[in-house]
Amino acid sequence: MSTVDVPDLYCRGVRVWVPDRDRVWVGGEVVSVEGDEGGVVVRCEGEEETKLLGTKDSLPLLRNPQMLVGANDLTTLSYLHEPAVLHNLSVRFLHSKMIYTYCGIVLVALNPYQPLPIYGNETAAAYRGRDMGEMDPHIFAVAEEAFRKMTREGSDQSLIISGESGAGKTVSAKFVMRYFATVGGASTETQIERKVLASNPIMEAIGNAKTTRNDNSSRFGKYIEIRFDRTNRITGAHMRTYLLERSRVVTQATSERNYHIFYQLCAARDCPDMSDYHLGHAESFHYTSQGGRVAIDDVDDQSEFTATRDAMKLLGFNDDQLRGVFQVLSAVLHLGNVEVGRRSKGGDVMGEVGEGDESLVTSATLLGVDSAHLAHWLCHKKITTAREVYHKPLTHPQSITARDSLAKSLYSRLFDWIVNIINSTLSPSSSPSSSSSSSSRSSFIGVLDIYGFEVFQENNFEQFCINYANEKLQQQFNMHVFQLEQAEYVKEEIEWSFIDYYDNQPCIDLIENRLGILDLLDETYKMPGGCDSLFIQKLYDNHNTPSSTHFTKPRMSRSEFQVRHYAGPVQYQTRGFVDKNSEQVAEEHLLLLTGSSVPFMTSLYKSAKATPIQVTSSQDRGGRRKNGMKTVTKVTVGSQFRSSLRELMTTLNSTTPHYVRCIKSNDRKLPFVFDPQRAVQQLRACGVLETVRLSAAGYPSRWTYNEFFQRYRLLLASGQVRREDVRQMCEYILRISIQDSSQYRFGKTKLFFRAGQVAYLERLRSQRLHSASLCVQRRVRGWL
Ligand code: AD9
Ligand code: MG
Repeated sequence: MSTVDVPDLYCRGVRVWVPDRDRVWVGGEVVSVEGDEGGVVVRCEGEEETKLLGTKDSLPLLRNPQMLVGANDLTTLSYLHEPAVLHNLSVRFLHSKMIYTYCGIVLVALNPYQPLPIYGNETAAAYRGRDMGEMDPHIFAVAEEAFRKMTREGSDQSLIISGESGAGKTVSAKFVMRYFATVGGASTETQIERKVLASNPIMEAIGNAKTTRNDNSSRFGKYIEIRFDRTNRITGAHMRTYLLERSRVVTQATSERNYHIFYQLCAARDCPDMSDYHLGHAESFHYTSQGGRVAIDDVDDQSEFTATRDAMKLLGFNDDQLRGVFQVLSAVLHLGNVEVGRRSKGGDVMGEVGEGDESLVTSATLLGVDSAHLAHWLCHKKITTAREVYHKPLTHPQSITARDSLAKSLYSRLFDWIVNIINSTLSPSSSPSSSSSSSSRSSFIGVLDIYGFEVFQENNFEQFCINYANEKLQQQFNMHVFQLEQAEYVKEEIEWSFIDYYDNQPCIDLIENRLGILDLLDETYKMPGGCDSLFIQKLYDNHNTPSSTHFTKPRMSRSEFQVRHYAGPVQYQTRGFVDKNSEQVAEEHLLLLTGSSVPFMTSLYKSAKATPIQVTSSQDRGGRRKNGMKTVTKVTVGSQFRSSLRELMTTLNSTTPHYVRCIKSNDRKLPFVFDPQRAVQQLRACGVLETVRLSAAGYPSRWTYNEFFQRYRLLLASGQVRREDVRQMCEYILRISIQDSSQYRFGKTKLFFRAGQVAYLERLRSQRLHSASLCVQRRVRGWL
């Protein structure tokens, strides 16, 4: 809040912002100033009554002059505070239908929930070769900036697209990829660009699903590196995926769906070559009908199927592989319909599967395994003791879990296998152009589209992992924007007043440190008899202490814990945490599938190179806890996720990052409706406000004296160039080129510029080059 004296700035008629419960901030005008109290009397827009606001310490915030409102870079505003940012975004969005605004180095994108005519090839061409400040803010401008930086410096770049579920990350990522295909392609789009783009419909079919938030919600994270050769042509791509939500394969909440591919397959069941899979309507399968509604408005699953299949063909999936994929997916659907009956045994209710169960037989046939064996291993487990090996019957719930685990395992193996095939097709070494020597050196631009921060009524292991990933990304952003920036000013001895920011390291420590949440989860999982209640107890014992700032035990709960995330507190339900951390495949199931008569099935289970498998037994520390059952398990899901996020951060930190923050404009998916409550919540959560302050006060562009001199010495007349003192020359260039000396600073080794200045210098440079070339042309003509 402002601490200025009332009389100076707050006089009658001054326009201010007043906090409001519904509208967040509402405009008002000062009616009078109460000298003694230090408060001001304000009348808010649309209200008759006036109110006395503020004391000397908490006066209402001042509004920007009207002429500045609607600025396309928020850092140009005179008053930079939350209401100014919010108002500016809403004015641009509602009055001018402009969804993009710069916040210093961040592009803010508001989801319009309406197709806009601003992504065509003509628009892409218009942004080609232009500086960010020259054109209206656009996702293409950020893509262009990354592309140019890569071509100019030969350095790798990343576009980090973040935001809540449904905010527009995947749509933005696709536009970015399309832009690169246009600028990094040959004059006509070649096969490799088409293939890179074709990876999108495939990944959406197998990794996206309808949720209550988003009809096309990504249920996995993706970092795709688009590779360019020395001539800046696309040579290929490589994709890394993060933690697919496996539970969706077997359960969906009300109004949600399973992965799109299942519905596409069912919709295409009457196509000539689909009869082998014995498919029915999506409503007839347990795994696709739990959400209640199998259709999505305006989506035709059958034509989506054609698009997915065409994309797969383009990416080199041959007929056998396509058949294999559809066969596994159909087997999963039929497996879900296998009736697990109940039979009593000594007071327990045991699971039972009839060998003649139609779905079982179909599923077994598709999987290439013996149906009697499959039926047996859905309701038994093998117990190995020192003296004997015997088959122990499973209870009814355990049998259902066994069936569902097999389905999840099949689906996630298939997902990884598809990603591997796409990667090998897109690998630069498999593209014909890569044989030329020009591609020996390559750079990449990585595009990160990861699931956004999620808070539901009930939050499970999946939300915990998603929010942990977002916590790491927020930290990467903080590191880059705040810490590195401020450290650089100190190092270069530039005058600078520090800006505080919210440091989320304590929350990350709570999750990933020794005896942190992930550690305790692994510890519980490795203990004999380890279960969710033991896990929560360990959490309470270690973290429910007066000194813990980010962990709380909800008062009435014995199975929940609350984490204070950067975006707000989230309460997690620990039911299922321990099981979900294991991704177990029972050894019996693995043996069944590796012995399948269908080669595709065996290859699926043998080719899991990316995720090493360890066969463990109850005696091993890493083994499954349940008494004596031998299982095959990866390293735990949590620890694997932790390492893949660390690897991702290392990659991001080795590139130049560019940030896009997507904001959900309203929860009802209505076109051009701006909900200030929701917008401000997201702006607060993602640090946009701090970024604005930092960028406005800071110097986002910098050059070493030598670099600067090399590039801009042509702004000097030839007689003025003296190479002995480069620094002095740089100072001279700036003095004659930029009148306002507050726009730059001289550091120890580098020059620093405020936003927009480098674009201006570049313009001066092109003008100079242009007039020089005209001069040469005239002289040549003169000679001729
Ligand atoms: V999630 O975390 O994967 O659940 P995203 O990826 O952030 O989420 P997505 O890109 O899928 O959201 O966008 C959701 C919907 O918003 C899209 O299906 C479009 O209907 C809508 N959208 C998003 N961006 C745009 C846009 N630039 N223009 C028009 C848009 N519509
Ligand atoms: Mg998405």
